[in-house]
Order: sequence, then structure tokens, then C-alpha cells
Amino acid sequence: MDTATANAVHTGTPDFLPLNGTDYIEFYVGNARQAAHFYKTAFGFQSAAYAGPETGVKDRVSYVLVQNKLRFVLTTPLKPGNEIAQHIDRHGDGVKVLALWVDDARAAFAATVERGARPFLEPVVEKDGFGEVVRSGIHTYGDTVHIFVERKNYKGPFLPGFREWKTAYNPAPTGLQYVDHCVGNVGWNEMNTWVNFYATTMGFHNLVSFDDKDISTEYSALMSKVMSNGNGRIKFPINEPAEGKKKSQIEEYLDFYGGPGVQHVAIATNDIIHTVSELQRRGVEFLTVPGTYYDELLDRVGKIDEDMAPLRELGILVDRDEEGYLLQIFTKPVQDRPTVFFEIIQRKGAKSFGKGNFKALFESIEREQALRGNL
Ligand code: TYF
Ligand code: FE
Repeated sequence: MDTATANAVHTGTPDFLPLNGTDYIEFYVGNARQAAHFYKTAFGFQSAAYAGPETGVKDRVSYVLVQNKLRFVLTTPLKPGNEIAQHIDRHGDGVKVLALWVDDARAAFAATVERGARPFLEPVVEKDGFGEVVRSGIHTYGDTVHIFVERKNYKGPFLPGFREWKTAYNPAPTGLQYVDHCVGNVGWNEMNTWVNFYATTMGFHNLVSFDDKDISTEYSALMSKVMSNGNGRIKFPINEPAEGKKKSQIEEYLDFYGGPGVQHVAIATNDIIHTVSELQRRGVEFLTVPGTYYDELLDRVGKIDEDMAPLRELGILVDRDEEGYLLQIFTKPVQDRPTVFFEIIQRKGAKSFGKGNFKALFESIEREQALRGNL
């Protein structure tokens, strides 16, 4: 059964935008060579592909890193003033592209643009000795874009124009598996605009909503709605700031990112204790919660498979819903601006997002905000 047929069976309506999953996430960064080293050394990504002056691309360099089903592209400008340089000047290092894997990039473009999406990239066929790829793209919140990638007739290391990138330096993987969800922060009162965008132009549905009552702590108020495609492989929560006693963490992001953008990428692992031990050993910094969190944990979530000691030691959070439980932890921002960070998540049946951890998590974020003088 193809994806469209499977979705039609599942939801009872034909899916006008069948998506196979996340194809890649492209970051625009100030120094792609050093960022690639960081993602290899600290997160355990493997070198996969390269494009730059040596391959005929004159205005940029891109490194492609993989780990299991994850593919990150790190791109930097070689010249001042181009689109990449301007993006970095405005936003600092950040996510430019959330690329979606499709069977038909022309149909994805036509279907979304017809429903109101703003075109970013008209369908283009790219070829090399490994075959051909069709790509197209639309704008989403801020300067972020979605690129639809059709690669069924392609066998190369990434995209036409990229060559295989092999290095002698290959730190071991850390068990990161695939993108679980990607969260966008949008401006005041803009959440529903973007919720409607994903519903109308992309056929997504609203999985869960959190209002400021669910998630306002002493200071950091926000609202959030999770949008999902039909087969559940793509989940995009959208946050907006809410009025609180002091400055919302979402407002801090918007100030430093210079507008809406990707706030965090949640990456799945099958063994969070192993993955987080490795990440910490390699220097990745995580938010911490007070020891009292673990004193109360068993009463809140009941029996779990994991021992409490390593969870407490590593600072891993746990939450339960009707279907099971999940373990999650959040890095500190991975660049100097308090903008993009990562979540590491292991799902054991739970399909939710850790609502029971919001208070502890947001208080932890607020402690960091206060240290930066932005609370
Ligand atoms: O993606 C989520 O919904 C969870 C919780 O600023 C979350 O990871 C929500 C908002 C936020 C940080 C984490
Ligand atoms: Fe998350």
C-alpha cells in the first residue's frame, strides 16, 4: 500500500499531501566546518556528503551528517550579503529548512500552493550520475521553509551536486534514531494562524493543545498546539508567548532569533540512559531539575522499567499518559543566542509531549533565563 492509500484507510479521507517522514534538517551556521565537528564529536553523527567550491558551488559550503534515520545539513556562506549570510546576521545559527520526504514533489508543491502556501522553490529536477531528485518548497513561519524531496530515482550520498564525504575521524554514534517532532515559536497571537496554515495548506490535524493554565509557571507563560500529518510521522508543535508575571521564554527566543523560527528538534532514542550518558560524557549540556523531582517521580508516574538512580544522575524526566510513558531531557541552547536547543526523547507507548514535566522544565528554563538577565 502506498502512503496516500494507507492514510485514506486510516482517516477515511484522501491525504492530499502524503509524507514519508523528515528528509533532512538544514541549519544555516556561521562556521559549518566547526559545527560539523561538534555534531560528530558531541552527538555522534557520521560524515556523509559535502558540497562546496571543490564540487562547483561557489557561494556556500554544506556538510551532510547522518545517524540512523537522521540527516542534518550544515551550511555556511562563503560571501557576505547572500541569502545565507543575511539569515545568519538576523537569526544567528538556526534552522532554515525542515525538509519532508515525498513520493511526488511536484504534486506536493501544487497541492499546498493551491491551498494558500507561499512558494519558496518551484519544482526543480536535479541530476547527476546517481540519478535524479525533484525538489520544491514553500514558506512557513518566519524565514523557515519546507522543502519537499522526491528521491525515488536517486542512489547518491545526498542530493545531486554533493559528493561522498569520508573522514578519518569518526566518533561512535550515540543512539540517536529519528526526528520525533520539530517545534516552532511564533509571535504574539500568531499560533492559530500557523495552526490553520498546517491544517488548511498541508492537511495536518491538531493532536493536543496546551493553554497558559497548563503551562504557566511563576513567570514563563506560553500556549502550544501540536499539529500532525495523517500518518503521524511529522509532528509540528507551535508555541506562542503568553502574558505572565515576567518575560516568557518564547519572548526571549523571539527577541534573540529576531522573529519566529524553530525552537527545538526532538530526537528519538531507543535507550535514553545510554544516549544521554554518552552525550554528557562528550560535553553536551542539559537543563537540570531539583532532586525533589525524583523524590516525587514514582508517585506521579507509577512503575517504570528503568532504575531511578541513572535517571536522577542524568537529569532525565519522565511522564505518563493513557497509552504509556515517555522519558525526555532538554539540552541548553546549542549556540550563544538563547534560541535553538534539542530534546532527547524515548517513548514507551506514550504519544504525548510531557505535560507533567512542564512545570519543572519551565522553571529550569527560567533559571537559565535569569542567569542571562532576560527574565
Ligand atoms: O514539544 C513539546 O511540547 C515539549 C515541551 O518551550 C516543551 O517538548 C514545550 C515548550 C517549550 C519547551 C518544551
Ligand atoms: Fe518537545
